[in-house]
Amino acid sequence: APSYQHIIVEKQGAKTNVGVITLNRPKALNALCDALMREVSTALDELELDKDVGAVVITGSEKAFAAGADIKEMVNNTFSKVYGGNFLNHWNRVSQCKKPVIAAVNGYALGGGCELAMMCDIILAGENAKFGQPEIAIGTIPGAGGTQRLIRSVGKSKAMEMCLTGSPITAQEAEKLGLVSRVLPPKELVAEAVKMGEKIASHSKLIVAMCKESVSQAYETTLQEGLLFEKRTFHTTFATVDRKEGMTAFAEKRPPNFTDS
Ligand code: CO8
Repeated sequence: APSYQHIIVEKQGAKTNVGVITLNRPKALNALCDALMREVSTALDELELDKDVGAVVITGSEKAFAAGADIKEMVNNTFSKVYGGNFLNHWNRVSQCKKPVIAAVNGYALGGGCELAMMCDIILAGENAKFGQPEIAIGTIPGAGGTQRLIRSVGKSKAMEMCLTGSPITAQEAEKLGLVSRVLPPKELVAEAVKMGEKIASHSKLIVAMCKESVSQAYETTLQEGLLFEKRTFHTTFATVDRKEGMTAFAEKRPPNFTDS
């Protein structure tokens, strides 16, 4: 297994079927340096290949999920260098994970930290969480989805307010706006995220992947195209063993025995 310097990768849950990636650069409030994000990509490769893993949780510390991209690493970059090297393009790996990814956010989720959380499928927040896009205050703009994903969950006015003022919002506000699905006590957050991951992992991993792919389409396409994608994917579930098993088990009043096929 790969060894990591900036993250901790474990498998948790009663059936050890939930991958947990803990961002672990406490001295820099989990600032997302290039090496850290490369490790996250490698960990996702590893967890995606692991047939037992049905969901992934990404979390940080109680003080910080992540305080952004690493400003110190960026300070001397130039346009030609970042454009030529497609700077931080590889962050996208998180949004391309085939398995469901849950962000468990305690403390600061700022800049790239907020963007990383938004690349995940579900965000659970601790009561102390703060979400913001403060890039404007350091002379740049969000570069990993902040201007695009935020508006799709909180609407234009709030997204503009957050990106243009740089001021963060609280967990409670984020829940009201629909940015996060639930707010929990900080100490229970990761355990609850793992519990949610276990629930997801109890279903057919094949069908879960198809469902995630279909919901994600709503982000990318028009309603008509999305509805067609959904319908065809729904039809496709009838080509699987697990669809037959799920419905048969219901009719026979017994729990299903999914084989991810
Ligand atoms: N980068 C590098 N180091 C950081 C960062 C960061 N983003 N955030 C905190 N740190 C470091 C501090 O420099 C400090 O280090 P040191 O002890 O060596 O001085 C240490 O972490 C602790 O930080 P503070 O002393 O500042 O802690 P406080 O509790 O006083 O404050 C804050 C916490 C409010 C979170 C504060 O640290 C802060 O404002 N951080 C910066 C937040 C920010 O502006 N984030 C946006 C960064 S820009 C960005 O994310 C661009 C995204 C583009 C992504 C593109 C991808 C394709």
